[in-house]
Amino acid sequence: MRRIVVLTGAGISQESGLQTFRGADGLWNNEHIEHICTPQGFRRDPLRVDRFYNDLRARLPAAQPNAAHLALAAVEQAARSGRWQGQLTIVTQNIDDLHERAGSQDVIHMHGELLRLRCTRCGMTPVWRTDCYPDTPCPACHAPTLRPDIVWFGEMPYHMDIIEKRLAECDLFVAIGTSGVVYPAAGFVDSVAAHADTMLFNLEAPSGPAPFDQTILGPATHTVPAWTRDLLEG
Ligand code: BV8
Repeated sequence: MRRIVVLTGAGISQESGLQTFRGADGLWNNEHIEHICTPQGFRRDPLRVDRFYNDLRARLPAAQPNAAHLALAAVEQAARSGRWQGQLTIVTQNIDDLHERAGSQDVIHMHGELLRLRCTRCGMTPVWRTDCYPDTPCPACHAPTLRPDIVWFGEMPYHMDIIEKRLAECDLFVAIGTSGVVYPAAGFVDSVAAHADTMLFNLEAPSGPAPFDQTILGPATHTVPAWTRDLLEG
């Protein structure tokens, strides 16, 4: 029984029209990370941060899952139907819902989700598809204490217990479309190297010595479907 963990980053959604963080038109080229993607930045200027994520949320419906998302979903579907003996878990750093819209169910959002908010007073995490502002009342406790349900720098990533369990059990670790600069995700490959094969799918070769057994270069919509076809054909 194959046990595969796939870590995805912004690069898998790039061909769906969603910006990456650090590429040529990266999101962080226009905004300062520390003003947007930190709890301090949110405390300092919640309206600026709400507007940043309102803009991303408004763009999401126009983005469609691409061939890479669909290829990963097809592997999980083959496992569910018994056509393939294995388990494929997606651990995504992405906050978009393209894996789910492609049909993947075993998806762990370690950095949260754009389509959810979190009430810092009562803890409710409502699904949210429109704009949110500092005075938007929580649907449960009615206090104006909602924030994006997103993990910012310095905050604990979500679901680390199940992620660490899946990493410990896997025989193959695949990273797709991530620059490997943000921890703890960037450290996953080292934590599995002793017991699993590792593959990196990216547009460009990593700058430093990549700790992956294999590096497959090219756009994810080409390289990932080619890999999953081989995987399912056994
Ligand atoms: C943590 C939010 C403790 C959602 C993000 C000081 C204080 C506190 C912490 C730290 C500190 N110093 C360092 C740290 C740790 C810190 C960190 O790693 N900092 C870095 C900058 C050094 N990490 C944290 O703070 C994390 N929390 O450490 O808590 C802890 C630790 C362990 C266990 C428990 C607790 C929290 C990090 C989460 C931050 N939130 N985003 C949002 O706004 O989206 S980070 C953001 O960048 C994304 O979420 C993503 O995770 C991350 C990396 O981005 P990528 O997805 O890799 O995208 P990027 O643009 O960088 O790269 C795209 C890649 O795709 C490129 O390689 C490109 O070539 C490729 N590509 C492009 N197109 C294609 C393609 N590939 C294939 N096909 C294509 N078509």
